[in-house]
Amino acid sequence: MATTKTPPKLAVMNREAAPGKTYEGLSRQQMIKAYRVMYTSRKVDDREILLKRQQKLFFQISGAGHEAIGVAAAFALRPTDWYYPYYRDRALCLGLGATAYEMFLNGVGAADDPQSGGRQMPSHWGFVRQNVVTQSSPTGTQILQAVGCAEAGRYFAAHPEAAKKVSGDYRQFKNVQFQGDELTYVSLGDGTTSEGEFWEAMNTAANRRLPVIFVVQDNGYAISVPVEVQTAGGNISRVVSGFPNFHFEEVDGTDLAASYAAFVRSAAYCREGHGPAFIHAHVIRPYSHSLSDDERLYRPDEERQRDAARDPLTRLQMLLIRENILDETGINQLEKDVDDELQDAVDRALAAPFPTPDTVEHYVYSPDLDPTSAAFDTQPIAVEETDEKLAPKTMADLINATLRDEMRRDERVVLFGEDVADCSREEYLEQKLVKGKGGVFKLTYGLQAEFGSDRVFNSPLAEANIVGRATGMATRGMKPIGEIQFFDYIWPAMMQLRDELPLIRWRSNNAFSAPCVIRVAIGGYLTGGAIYHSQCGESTFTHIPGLRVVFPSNALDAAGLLRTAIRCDDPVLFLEHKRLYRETFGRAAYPGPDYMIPFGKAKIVQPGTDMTVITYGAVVPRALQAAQKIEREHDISIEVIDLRCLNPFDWEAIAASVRKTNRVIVAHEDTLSWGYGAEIAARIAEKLFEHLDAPVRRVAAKDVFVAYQPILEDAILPQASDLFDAMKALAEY
Ligand SMILES: Cc1ncc(C[n+]2csc(CCOP(=O)(O)OP(=O)(O)O)c2C)c(N)n1
Ligand SMILES: [Mg+2]
Repeated sequence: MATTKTPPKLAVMNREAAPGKTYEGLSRQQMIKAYRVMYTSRKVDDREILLKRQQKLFFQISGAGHEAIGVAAAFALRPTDWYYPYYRDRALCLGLGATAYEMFLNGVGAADDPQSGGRQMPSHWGFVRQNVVTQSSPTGTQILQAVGCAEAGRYFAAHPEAAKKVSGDYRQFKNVQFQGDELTYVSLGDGTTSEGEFWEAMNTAANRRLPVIFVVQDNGYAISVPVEVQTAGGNISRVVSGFPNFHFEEVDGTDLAASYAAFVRSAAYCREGHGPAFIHAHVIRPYSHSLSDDERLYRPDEERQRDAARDPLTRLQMLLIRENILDETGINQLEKDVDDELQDAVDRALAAPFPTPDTVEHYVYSPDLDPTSAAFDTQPIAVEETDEKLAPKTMADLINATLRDEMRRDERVVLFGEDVADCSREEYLEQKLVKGKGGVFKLTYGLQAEFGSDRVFNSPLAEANIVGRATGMATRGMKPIGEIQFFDYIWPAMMQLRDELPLIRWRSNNAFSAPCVIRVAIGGYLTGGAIYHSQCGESTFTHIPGLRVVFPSNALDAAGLLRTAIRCDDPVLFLEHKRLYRETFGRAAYPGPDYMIPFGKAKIVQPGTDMTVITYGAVVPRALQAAQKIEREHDISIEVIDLRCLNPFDWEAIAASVRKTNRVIVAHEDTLSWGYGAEIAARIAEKLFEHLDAPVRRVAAKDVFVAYQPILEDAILPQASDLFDAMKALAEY
């Protein structure tokens, strides 16, 4: 249970003062300062607990027992380093310069809460001034982002020109700060080491020798689950000891000086470029997991008392007295000063205004750069200006060309994913022993050869790794383009794609953002693609506020929309239909290095008067085929609308067409039920009811996965004949 644990007041010991003495490098003044931060941290917890009981705040997570390791980090590292702390890191944040007042603002959910403006629960740190990047609740999602953050620091050091501010695209709003010898701190609990993303992050940090300090704050429990149930053998240090290139420390995290020394050694190792460090800090958790937990239900008194004997605050207080650094009067005075400061901070936080309900939708997307605006509406270059590029090219060709031109234009762009490099073993390319691969669909062919291996590279076979690292890089101002090889395998990245990337801006109240592009090969009609190489599922992602979702059907649109995706200030999921990559349908000449299409603008691919078909992706050519047949055979004129962009989508184009034709089909390749069409159909029914002469109809895949045998695939996915039948039935209604 949470109780106030004020360290006992001890008598002054009459010893000779030793003013020059240090404690693993910490001066006597620093020891006092450390005590002040640690005491403040504990007392902020205590005040929050009180405020929660008074229903002035709504949740509480304490950092009690973790104060020494946090202050040690704050003292050993630099303000220019980067921090991905977890919820027990209150003392770290205070040590870095965040204030108790800011934490109380967060607790009461005040408008001026610098961490989130009242959007996140307490202890979800995010302080721009201190390079503390916005944190969340899913355990472990911060770790891969920290790896990406460290990669960004290294990248900008190697490409300082890329860091310059440029106007006209997202770079205007994305200041880059970096130091050549910076490092990234990331912390997590013992239980969180069980998450796969932890291992993915350790692997990449080791492999790339990244300057990341991993800090496992091992309090022996993950809520009620003890460490020996989480971790094979009960000790994470032993399990990770085989990772190459790491500096390892296992330390008593309740001992300030020992913890400080561990950080000093680790930081030196990282800054010298040897690789990452791993600090396993044994700490205690005296206040249960959170205010919603009572650890007496699963921990006997005796065990809890053993922990209490190691309380970091008591330990430091005893040391201060033993070493004659502060006497009892000095400690009393320090504590009284802090108590007074906290009282003042609480009073001010309680008087702070709350956010107003009209602000809830602020910062879902960039307030600075609107990708639906005219700034993203540019014309293709005139055909005469294109020389040998005149010949119509496939969607695959134009995506490749667009990536190439954007990488030439913007040095912040890097590209990575599974198999995207031409050849990871560069020497084979250099010696011209091989031609290079450039993606399983060859969309990125030749890009590593032109831009080098630090701009185009293979990731491990780990999708969360791709999206998590991209998020970290983008937060620092890079423009990563991650590739998910098949939509069917996007799911390991789902935590990053739903709970992290699209939320960085909103949850931090616009303090941080992570505009990047995730390209995904999607879709079926492959003849043999079967279940796991044919899936759609776009509505899962259009359902995520904060994520732009684009789905072009032809080469020109792919080029224009991809460029908008790269230059805009929001995270974009860019869906590329595999079947359309090399289709004859929709080929085009390269529209030039500045061609852009704004998001949320549909294209009327065939005008008509009797009926509207709203669709996108690979159903566009099928709808056109059906429309031409029904016009020929039954003189029914169909307007075919290609949405091109699914979030945002072009409601005006839909409404104008339905008002004209009064009959509408929504068609997509994804399964019918709960699909993207359901939302469009519902909106039409709600807003355009009086303009309808017939019910809104949907054409989509059957509610099963795509089978291997082509006869089955044809039966499952919507065909031109299904569209034809639906058009005919609707016309006859
Ligand atoms: C992905 C995920 N699963 C479950 C939870 C619920 N949860 C929050 S904290 C926690 C335990 C974390 O334990 P540990 O990593 O040891 O950190 P500690 O709280 O002990 O410092 C759990 C299960 C969560 N937040 N995220
Ligand atoms: Mg724990």
